[in-house]
Amino acid sequence: MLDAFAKVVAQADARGEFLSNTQLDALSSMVAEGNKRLDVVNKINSNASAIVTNSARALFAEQPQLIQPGGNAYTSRRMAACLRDMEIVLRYVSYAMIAGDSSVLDDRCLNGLRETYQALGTPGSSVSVAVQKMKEASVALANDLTGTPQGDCSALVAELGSYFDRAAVSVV
Ligand code: PEB
Repeated sequence: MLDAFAKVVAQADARGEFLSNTQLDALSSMVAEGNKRLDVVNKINSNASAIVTNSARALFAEQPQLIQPGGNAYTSRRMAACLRDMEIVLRYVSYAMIAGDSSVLDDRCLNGLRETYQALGTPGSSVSVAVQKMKEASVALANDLTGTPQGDCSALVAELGSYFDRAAVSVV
């Protein structure tokens, strides 16, 4: 598991070089913009259960077969597993966001997930839709600057979106 700092150190060390100016500039701007990053993560954390439940509801509205007999979210046990899975993905996305690096998400959550769903008979394409809905909700929260100092969040929002995209493509 790496964060943005450990990542460039590992890359530079692999080449036996000092950090480049480009790497230093990128880390420096990450520090300078750190409060925005904390705000984004804080918004996700404090709205996690709404993000999960609203996204699940939207998924089941689009794909009602999932909650009908024979569907993969039918029975409260499977429904609970589904909501839990969505929360796990959101939690790892939030870790990647605070770390500024996707490795924690990749290594601890997404690695092998497609195969797990195949073995369970859980439709990965539906999980992917659920993740995209959580992305939309989280991006909307990150872009909502009500009560926060106005600033440019485009780079952070793009980064946040990229972690959800990794999760969404990893399960199909
Ligand atoms: C991944 N999900 C399930 C299982 C595992 C995971 C390992 C099997 C064991 C169990 O049921 O607990 N666990 C999960 C994860 C990590 C982990 C992400 C990462 C660290 O450790 N069903 C649907 C939807 C979707 C869904 C499409 C969006 O219809 C999910 C939610 N996951 C789902 C369901 C099960 C499951 C298990 C329904 C139970 C399947 C079953 O037992 O038949």
